[in-house]
Amino acid sequence: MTTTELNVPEISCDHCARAITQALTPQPGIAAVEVDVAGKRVTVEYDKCQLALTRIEALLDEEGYPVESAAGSVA
Ligand SMILES: [Cu+2]
Repeated sequence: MTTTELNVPEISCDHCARAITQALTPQPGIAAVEVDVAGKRVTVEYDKCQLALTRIEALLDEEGYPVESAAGSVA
């Protein structure tokens, strides 16, 4: 599993957190999604054999939450 922290400046409230969680959680390869509203960060635990980070970023973008940067990738 890979854990990556994404900076998502558009996150502003619990509604955003719910929308992001609901968009990502059903995707195959996603193990866990955590949204930090105050920090405007999304922490995603995923299987990079099943899902590319670019795909996760694309899904967030489609929801209206473009990713500014990604960091903290741990295998
Ligand atoms: Cu919101």
